[in-house]
Amino acid sequence: MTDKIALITGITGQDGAYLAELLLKKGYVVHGVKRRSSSLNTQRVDHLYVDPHEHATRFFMHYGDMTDATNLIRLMQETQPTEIYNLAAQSHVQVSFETPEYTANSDALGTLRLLEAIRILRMERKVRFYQASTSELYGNAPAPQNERTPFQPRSPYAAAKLYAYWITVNYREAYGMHASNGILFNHESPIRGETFVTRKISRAVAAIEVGQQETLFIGNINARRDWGHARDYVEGMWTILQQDKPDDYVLATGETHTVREFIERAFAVVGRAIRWWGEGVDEVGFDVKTGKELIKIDPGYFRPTEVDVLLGDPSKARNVLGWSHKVAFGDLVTEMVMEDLAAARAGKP
Ligand code: NDP
Ligand code: GDR
Repeated sequence: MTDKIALITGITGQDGAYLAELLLKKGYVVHGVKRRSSSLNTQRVDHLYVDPHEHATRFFMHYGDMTDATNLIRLMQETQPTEIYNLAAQSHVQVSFETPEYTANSDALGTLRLLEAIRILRMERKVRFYQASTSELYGNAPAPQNERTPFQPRSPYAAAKLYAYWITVNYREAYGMHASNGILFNHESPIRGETFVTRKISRAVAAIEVGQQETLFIGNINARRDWGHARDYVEGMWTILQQDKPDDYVLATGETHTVREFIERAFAVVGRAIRWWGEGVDEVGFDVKTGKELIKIDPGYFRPTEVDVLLGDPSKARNVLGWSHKVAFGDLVTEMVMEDLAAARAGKP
């Protein structure tokens, strides 16, 4: 039996699924925390599941919630992890404006609950802790952003994650825990949540292509993001926890692109050229060949406060961890569109 035991919160999310796959390949026993839901929510990890009655399995899922401290303490006691990856969060920036208190509870206090569980169980010296911190912490701080850039959170989500970032640093300093922050810039994939902008675009392109949808309604197309592939980033998370010393690292590609550019690239994958016409909320994107208006602005998707430009400087990760992204922006867009197109053609919703 391996002595590497990982506990992953947020196992059912995009990163949880990629990380679980990676750690299982590396021989870990993986315990994931999933939430009770009225409908199935384990699609991203179902392929990893092995019936414990039939085979020797190294993958286990447990019900839990970041808002339930006693549950987290019990899970930690039962699973005795050597590494904890805290990926669970209400992770949607726009939704955090609608549910600020819940976002603070799960994202900020949830992190505190996990760290306290470690202390209560006297596991400070036995376990390594990874906190899923985010480029949203930078808000509109001047680009490029690195580990020394001061944080300026611009949403309830970012403010909650700011608390989580600092409480992780504090527990490292106060109790000598091996606790690290990965400050990850946006990372996407074919299993990205459907309401994040990249996946919304790739799905819309596929649906328009097969005639299931006419228009993509979108918010701020001028926002810039540093987009990488989730598979590369979970490798970075693991590498951070393999270091002798805990520390905080930016993981990013070092390139930034607008939402507008993502849309153009995504339509180009299916052979459609997009041109833009008009201004502000009246701007539309149309198909050069057919003249059809395919993209329209819906101000309902604008945020009360926006983060305009994210561009990470991953020098520290490159120099100390030997980490750098592998999947280029264009390949990421192509992979996402092609997978959604295959699903749309197969009649999958
Ligand atoms: P997802 O939204 O895909 O996944 C979030 C996960 O957290 C899901 O498994 C979700 O469960 C779970 N979750 C949400 N609330 C709770 C709760 N109260 N208790 C227990 N579990 C909960 O996010 P990603 O995989 O994209 O991101 C992983 C982490 O990294 C998040 O913390 C996110 O904020 C952070 N991050 C993400 C970046 C990105 O670009 N993807 C960049 C930087 C940071 P369910 O499936 O039931 O909803
Ligand atoms: P973000 O990702 O807020 O960066 O947070 P998202 O894809 O939601 O937005 C990126 C940018 O696109 C603009 N945008 C739209 N966004 C959405 N969701 N839907 C739209 O229709 C739309 N139109 C334009 C947004 O305004 C924004 O500027 C993600 C999450 O994964 C966080 O959990 C993580 O911390 C950060 O990335 C890094």
